[in-house]
Amino acid sequence: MTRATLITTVMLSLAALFPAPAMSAVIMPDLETRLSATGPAELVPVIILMAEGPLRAQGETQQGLPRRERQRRYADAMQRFSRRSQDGAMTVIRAEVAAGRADRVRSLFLLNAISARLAPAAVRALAQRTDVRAIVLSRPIVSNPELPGVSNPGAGARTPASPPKGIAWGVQTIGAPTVWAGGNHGEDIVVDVIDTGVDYDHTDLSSRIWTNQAEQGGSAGVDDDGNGYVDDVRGWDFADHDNDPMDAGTTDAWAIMTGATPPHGTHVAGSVAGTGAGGEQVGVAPAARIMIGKVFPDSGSGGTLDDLLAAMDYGVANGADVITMSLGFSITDNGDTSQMLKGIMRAQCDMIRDAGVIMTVAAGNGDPSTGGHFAKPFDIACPGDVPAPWYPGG
Ligand SMILES: [Ca+2]
Ligand SMILES: [Ca+2]
Ligand SMILES: [Ca+2]
Repeated sequence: MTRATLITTVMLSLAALFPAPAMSAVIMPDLETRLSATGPAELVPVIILMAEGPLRAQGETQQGLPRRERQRRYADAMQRFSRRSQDGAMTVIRAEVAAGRADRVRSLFLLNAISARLAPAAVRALAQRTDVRAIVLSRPIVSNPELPGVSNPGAGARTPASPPKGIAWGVQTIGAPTVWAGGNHGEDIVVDVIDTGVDYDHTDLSSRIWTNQAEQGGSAGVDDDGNGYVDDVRGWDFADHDNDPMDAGTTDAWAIMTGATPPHGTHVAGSVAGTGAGGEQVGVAPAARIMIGKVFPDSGSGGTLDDLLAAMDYGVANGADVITMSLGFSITDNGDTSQMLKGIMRAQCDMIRDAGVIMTVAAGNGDPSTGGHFAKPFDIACPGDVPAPWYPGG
């Protein structure tokens, strides 16, 4: 059986989520507002959704294949489809790059979208294209999403916060020791931690970091595996655009000395696969390996939706079995664009599910202004709310 017949593809209609294309693309209201306040030489981060929706492989047509082989073929099919679909727009964008009106161009293959920073005139030019459906402003994301902007009166009464219980309490509560007793500690599983980066030299984690074998044994300065990322040995820093996804918090001397502010991504990685070699904490799956997707810059502020989408694509394309994200954003802060943003994340998460990759996302981080929690489901940020979350404790 050939690959072509093995992977039957259908178009995913996103008409219910995204505005239908007319003769030209839709510039979403938030982007229009931003463009009106942007100088002609300034570049604005955008996500360009192609008129052709994401290609969706039918999982049932691949039954019988090992899960990782299905994932590999799925990612390959999505990438080939997106390359073809985006070819015309990419040619125009590369010309804009040469003219100084664009940079940081990336194909987001799961969504069939392109992210870039564009000058207003370049946005207007792309909006004339019939192969582009919509252009949306890439917006900030936050780690440990606490929904500071939620003011929906439907959020209702808040319950008090519980005292911090630490990793050990969580590991016990989800029943990990029972799974360990069955001989499963996460052996041979790769978990993509998309966050502030990971301190890959940490005593509890240094033996658990995923390595890209082609790059580790390859040539410096060369993209040995042809995945679009040069020397991505441990993962990628999507926020600072380099191959070193070290958690920047570890360079904060005060944090290191006091231990008072553990870097967020390193903390998350410890919850996933910490070995306890340091003598204190063991993660849920101490035999798993951590792929690092860094989506918050070393400066500590920022983190954007387009970097997040690129990191999720990377996990699927490079063999992650699980993607975990302790981050998100409140769609209620985004006015007319809120359902559009939720639709983007829902489509992206649906594609990842179809690829056979498990998605886990933060939920229930509460309201920092009171230290308590909004009623469910209002304390669940996006994309923790797509698809409908499983909520521990009912
Ligand atoms: Ca590479
Ligand atoms: Ca290399
Ligand atoms: Ca870096």
